[in-house]
Amino acid sequence: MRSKIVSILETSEGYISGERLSKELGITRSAVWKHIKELKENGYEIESVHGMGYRLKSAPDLLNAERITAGLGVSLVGRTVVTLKTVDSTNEEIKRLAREGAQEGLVVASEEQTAGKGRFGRLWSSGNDGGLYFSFLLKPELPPADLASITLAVGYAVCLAVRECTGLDARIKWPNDIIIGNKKLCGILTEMAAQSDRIDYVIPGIGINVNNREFPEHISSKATSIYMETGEMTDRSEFLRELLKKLDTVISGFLISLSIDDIEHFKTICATIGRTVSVIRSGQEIKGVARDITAAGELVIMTSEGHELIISSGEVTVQGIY
Ligand code: BT5
Repeated sequence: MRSKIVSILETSEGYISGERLSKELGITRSAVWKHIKELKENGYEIESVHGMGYRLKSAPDLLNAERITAGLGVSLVGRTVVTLKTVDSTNEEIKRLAREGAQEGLVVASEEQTAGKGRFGRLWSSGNDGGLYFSFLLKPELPPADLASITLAVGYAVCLAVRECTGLDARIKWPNDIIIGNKKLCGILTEMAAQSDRIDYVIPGIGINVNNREFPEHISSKATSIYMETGEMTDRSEFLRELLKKLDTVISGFLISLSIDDIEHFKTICATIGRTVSVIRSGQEIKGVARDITAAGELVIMTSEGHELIISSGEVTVQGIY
């Protein structure tokens, strides 16, 4: 109800009377007043003038499912969007909803996560700090091996959206980060539940630093945000809308071809190619230069001994980047 009031106020010019709001929403005038009071408590600046009604002066940058989905027109990713104030992890929330039969394409976004996670049990810093944290649900009828490079496709879509929306030179750090310069802007964690021959569900989870002004000390030298790079605040609902459009196009294409449609373009915005990298194989560190990405999304490394090494997943340290 509150988000309906906000969208009426946002689209009205000047004041709108309590009576009109109560008629349009089918609730009493005192219920309208109660909702307005709650909105004010949540950071909305709403002017109320006796005899004239209410006028929205400013809204906090809160994720708003109605604004995100209005006229979105996606075929898969973002068919349903749920926004939360807080959650342990949007990946975990989607898992719970998937077990209850949630439909493919569901997106869950949260203002904060109390147990945001990265890969290999690492933590993802995701307080109520202006970041964008969301996950989506896929249930493709495919064997798990077919989706080996889905994280790359997700990263490609996010990178394209960041580039288009902000003009920043965002690049992909293989396999799951988006960076600006030498700093991390976004991390992706894809989780999957599968039988040997069939996927039950796949959940890509995306954390992007958007309006963050600072970071906890342990990551402050290696993390950046769109705000820190541009000096401008981003409307996160609007930004998520653009991200979902891009994800819908790229992921729908990926699920048909099982590869990134435009791998040549992918390579041009991949920061890893051409850099000195090191990987751990059977407990041993191997150094080399990242040369290429295969059609299947694997990283091709020329080792210092002159061997070609093909890596499909895991930890790759890129010299010069955190
Ligand atoms: C990742 O892991 O980069 C995947 C992060 C995925 C987060 C999203 S948020 C929505 C969804 N719900 C979840 O619970 N997770 C997903 P990894 O490659 O393991 O990187 C983790 C490392 O990045 C940490 O050990 C820190 O060094 C660093 N880090 C943590 N928080 C960060 C932040 N906000 N910005 C930049 N770096 C961060």
